[in-house]
Amino acid sequence: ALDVTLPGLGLPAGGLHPISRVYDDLIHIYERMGYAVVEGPEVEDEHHNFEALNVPWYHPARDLQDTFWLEDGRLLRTHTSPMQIRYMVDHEPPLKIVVRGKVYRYEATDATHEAMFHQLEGLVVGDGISMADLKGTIAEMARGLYGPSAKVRFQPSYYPFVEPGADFAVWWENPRGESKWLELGGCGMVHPNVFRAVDDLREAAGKERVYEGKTGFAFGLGPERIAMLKYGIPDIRYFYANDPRVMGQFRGEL
Ligand code: TYR
Repeated sequence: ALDVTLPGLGLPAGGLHPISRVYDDLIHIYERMGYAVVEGPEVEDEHHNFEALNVPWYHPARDLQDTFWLEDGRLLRTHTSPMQIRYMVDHEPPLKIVVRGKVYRYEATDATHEAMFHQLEGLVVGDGISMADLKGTIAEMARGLYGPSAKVRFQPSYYPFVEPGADFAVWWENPRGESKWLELGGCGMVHPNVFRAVDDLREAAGKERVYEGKTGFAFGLGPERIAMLKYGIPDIRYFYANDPRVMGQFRGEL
């Protein structure tokens, strides 16, 4: 006989992947600041991934981001920065966006390197945007992640698509008294050559050139680094190995 009053079987609930949780936190912070959230193609062409970002074929920076090439000459994007180009070709300034998505590097893997990982890219373009706006934005993100007393640090660095360029770190502390500078990502003021490449693409598509003389900043960071510290995950490869002993710990709480 069927007893309809028996309690049901409790099926285990799923949960959000730690990278999704970190993205959610970051995206809430940027939505609060008025940013639009966009995504873009993982299969890119050389022009958007490199050329238009001021990385010509002979540039040594191409070696910094070892690339998976497809047989048809396209590639797996090595960063989310090509979406800066795509978005500006389709939209006029002023604009404020963050881009979330997967990126790929042809690299040996180890505890801190994966061939696939994620980035959050930011781009702000308008009139009179300055490095102070960039610093304030990164500091606001750090406060959103780590509370009102969060500290940020900037060091000069080089990325072909910005000038000046910088790396930024956030002071990270946990309740057990562990603390350190967490190197989070790169940033800088959008290089005029990037605006020129965007205007060239716009012109070729029959659109107005609107980026000359504009100013803007951009940044890119890796949610894996935040998640490894936040959840005490010692090896980046655990995120994508689908081992239930790891991911099972993220069940249920959303
Ligand atoms: N695209 C860079 C990388 O993947 C990160 C970055 C993004 C640096 C935007 C600067 C910047 O303005 O390494």
